Amino acid sequence: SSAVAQAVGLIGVPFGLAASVPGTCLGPAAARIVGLAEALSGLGHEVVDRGDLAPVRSHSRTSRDISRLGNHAEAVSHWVEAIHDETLAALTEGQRPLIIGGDHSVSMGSVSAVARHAARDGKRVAVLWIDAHPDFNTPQSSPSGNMHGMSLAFLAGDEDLAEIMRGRAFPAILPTDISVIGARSIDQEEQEAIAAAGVRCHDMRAVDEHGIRYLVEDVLGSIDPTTTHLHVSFDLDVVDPALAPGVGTPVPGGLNYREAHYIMELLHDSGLVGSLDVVELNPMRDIQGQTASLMVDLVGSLFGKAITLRSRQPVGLSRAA
Ligand code: HAR
Ligand code: MN
Ligand code: MN
Ligand code: MN
Repeated sequence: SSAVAQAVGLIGVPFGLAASVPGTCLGPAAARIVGLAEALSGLGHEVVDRGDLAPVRSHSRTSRDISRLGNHAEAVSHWVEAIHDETLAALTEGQRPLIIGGDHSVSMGSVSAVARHAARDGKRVAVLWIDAHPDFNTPQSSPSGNMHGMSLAFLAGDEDLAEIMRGRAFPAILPTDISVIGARSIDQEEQEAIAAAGVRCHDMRAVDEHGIRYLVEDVLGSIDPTTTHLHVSFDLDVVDPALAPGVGTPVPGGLNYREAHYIMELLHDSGLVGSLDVVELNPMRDIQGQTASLMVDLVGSLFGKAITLRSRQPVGLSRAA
């Protein structure tokens, strides 16, 4: 595929305290070692490496205690604010943000910035959450208190979790603009909340029954690109643990190799992806860097790597056209 004008703004987020298993803070380093930036430039993209974030705690804070929100909530809040600010800067500078986690709490910062930026352009944001987990728990429903399981509830506007941004409100993502693909580990109350909100949830059984193309068409068909920015949030634990052992919370029965790549290829062909995060890479659990390499290959597919030369065959745009 051909080069695109918009530079990729690469942001590393070495933060993992919102997950149960330590190690996702090493994700950006592993991604760099296996050649993430080089893979993108090899596909003809201009890459602006904005480096890894290292937030300082010096800025002023309200005295309000947010520890009741979840484990390490104070640290999560500092990082989310830093991620938000850096993502917003990348967007303002005309770049397409690519955020490398870190655990999935990083999406609280990236997607909130994307929503803020889109609103300035008179647009709203649709989110495609590709994950074994829907991450729709709240502080009340979470069985673990781990905040990477609450990211999507935060982005959908949960009022308690809003305190993570310390009063800096952002446009909440409408539940009907949220799609999940690949879910297979959902808590009871989380399940009920998703259904009540009207989130589009294509679980692994839907992948079995309909196949990837149908599900991606369904998601893309719900998006009108003239009014809506598409953000993709890819949690590597959506892939089967046999292929992607380097994650903190592996769940059996995940996407196989071609299913994972095919999602990325279809997303590339759609031309709709305006921002991406890839999260939950845990190099401490990886085997010889295979999950890190898979991550780079999957990002490559979303950025135009094709098995053979072919023209784009965008799917699912009929309703939006
Ligand atoms: N649902 C569980 C909880 O809230 C685990 C979810 C977090 N794990 C993830 N997220 N890797 O995708 O504790
Ligand atoms: Mn813009
Ligand atoms: Mn997740
Ligand atoms: Mn997950």
